[in-house]
Amino acid sequence: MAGKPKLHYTKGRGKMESIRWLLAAAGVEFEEEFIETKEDLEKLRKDGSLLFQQVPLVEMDGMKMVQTRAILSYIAGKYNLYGKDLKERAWIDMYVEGTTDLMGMIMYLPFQPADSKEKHLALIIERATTRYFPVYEKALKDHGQDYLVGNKLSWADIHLLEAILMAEECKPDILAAFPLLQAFKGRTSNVPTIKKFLQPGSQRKPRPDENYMATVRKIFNI
Ligand code: GSN
Repeated sequence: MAGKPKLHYTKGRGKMESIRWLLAAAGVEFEEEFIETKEDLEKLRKDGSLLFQQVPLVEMDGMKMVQTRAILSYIAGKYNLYGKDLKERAWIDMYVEGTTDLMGMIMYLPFQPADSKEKHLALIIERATTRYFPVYEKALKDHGQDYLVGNKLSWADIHLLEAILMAEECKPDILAAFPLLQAFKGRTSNVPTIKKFLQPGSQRKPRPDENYMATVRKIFNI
């Protein structure tokens, strides 16, 4: 039997966090090897483990997988979270890319210069409430089902819940005008595997703080 997937990344969210979420929601146990210094990253590069000299890296099923989107698609496909046909897959991809764009904006907030942080935060809140959340609210309203695609939990739902929780860290009442998303959040947070991941002590990572940002800047020469 194949061993557990092994995740190589820094000890924070970044581009790996959605991979942690998806594996956890799929009920897959995984190991993590943290990159804590520039030398740790250099070692992976020298070993030839990184196809494009970048992380995230996930060792899984005999592959050394890189490129976040490729890793996520593989996991979604393998664990039946990627729709029943090409059309469902296309919808899942569209929803996922929307939440990826929103999460990307949130992810880059700590990298903004101090004098433009407030402006960036305002843009995140505006985009979340006028561009992204209305789409998911409408999808749930139009089909009246519990999940975004195919009446079944998929990668799109897991990714959306992650984005909602990140957006709430920016503005706790950000879902105020979205009753169906509030219900969606409650429902998906109670899926047993997700519920477990949301509990303290799981492999979910905290919001980046100043210490973490300093470490990341050093490791990646930012
Ligand atoms: O999505 C992906 O996995 C790739 N298209 C990008 C991965 C990437 O940018 N990785 C960064 C660390 S995560 N932060 O953004 C990385 O390895 N940077 C070092 C480098 O030399 O590019």
